[in-house]
Amino acid sequence: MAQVAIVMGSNSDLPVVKGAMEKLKKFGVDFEAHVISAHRTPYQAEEFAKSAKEKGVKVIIAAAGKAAHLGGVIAAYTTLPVIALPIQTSLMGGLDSLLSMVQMPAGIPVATVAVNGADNAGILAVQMLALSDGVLAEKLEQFKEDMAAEVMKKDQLLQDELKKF
Ligand code: RP5
Repeated sequence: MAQVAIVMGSNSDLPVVKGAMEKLKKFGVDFEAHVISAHRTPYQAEEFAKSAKEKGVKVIIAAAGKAAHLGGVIAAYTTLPVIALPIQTSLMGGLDSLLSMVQMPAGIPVATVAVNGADNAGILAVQMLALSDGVLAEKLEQFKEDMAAEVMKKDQLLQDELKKF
């Protein structure tokens, strides 16, 4: 059963959204994904959001660009946590998407990651699931340790370079 549902406003968002899918796959989290638009398919957006919880979904990732209302619209119809992923746009660089998602009025929170921050959307979803999943929590600990080791390795390389200056 999919614990995470990903919705994107258009299939043109998919190249970015794949980053979140890859992170979920890395942690062994099942997900489903759909193209649903808050503007072009508002009825489907409502239906999806209203039925997600009873289907067993625990976290929703909503990716969209431009006047990106998708996360807010989905959040309006469910009590599940919604992570919004603003997609970079050609005209305004994604600032339009970011502000449309992050500036939610009080009462309907949407957790917004960086423009094109798909990796973090995936990781944040895993962190939410890990609150009630010990195996996932351990995987996250290991993930952070591996990241720290990578940074320390890079620092060592820098120190070696500096010796040659
Ligand atoms: C949004 O409009 C989508 O999320 C996408 O980022 C943007 C452009 O969509 P297309 O015109 O490429 O379908 O709804």
